[in-house]
Amino acid sequence: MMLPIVTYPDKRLKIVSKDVTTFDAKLHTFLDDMYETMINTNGIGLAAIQVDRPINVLIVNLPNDDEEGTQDKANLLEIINPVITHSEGTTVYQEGCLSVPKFYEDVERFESIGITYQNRDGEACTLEADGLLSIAIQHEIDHLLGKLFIEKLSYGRRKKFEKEYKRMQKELKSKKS
Ligand code: QAP
Ligand code: CO
Repeated sequence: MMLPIVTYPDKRLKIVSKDVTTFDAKLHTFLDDMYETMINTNGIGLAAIQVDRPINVLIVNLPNDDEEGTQDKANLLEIINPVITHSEGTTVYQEGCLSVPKFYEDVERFESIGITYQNRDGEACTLEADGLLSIAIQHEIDHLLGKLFIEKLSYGRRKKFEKEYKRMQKELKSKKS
């Protein structure tokens, strides 16, 4: 089932998510719904709070590193209750977000991270990530903390964003009516 995506400036995106304690069929259905929602909206990462569930759940499914760039479900990561255990270096990447449609801007992140987390069955896992995977996981963990990538922009870039985004929302509204 597709779930509606919460978009900025909705205040629900600022909620700090809570840990998952029950790893049951309901959670599995929710993870499947998150996946369907992410794929059908051309996303590569999604946090539960973006579909109005304030729980520490995120998914990432990077495109293949080839011509087609297809997203194989075999590469889907379901990350529950993540904790960053270590980090190294810095990197800059032009990020976007399904909750901030049609806006992309450079953001600085750690280059590589290590995390502990649980999978859908509640089993303890560890992961070392670098490159786009590291960036995606940090972006999604920020969602769990109620943070959006636009909050990491410089004052000038943030002002430019607010102006562009307001103009775009006005346009969308005038097209609807
Ligand atoms: C987070 O972002 C991310 O504006 C996932 O119109 C960001 O999937 C991971 C999207 C940067 C790694 C690097 C955004 C789709 C998708 C849009 C997304 C849009 C359609 C964003
Ligand atoms: Co996002």
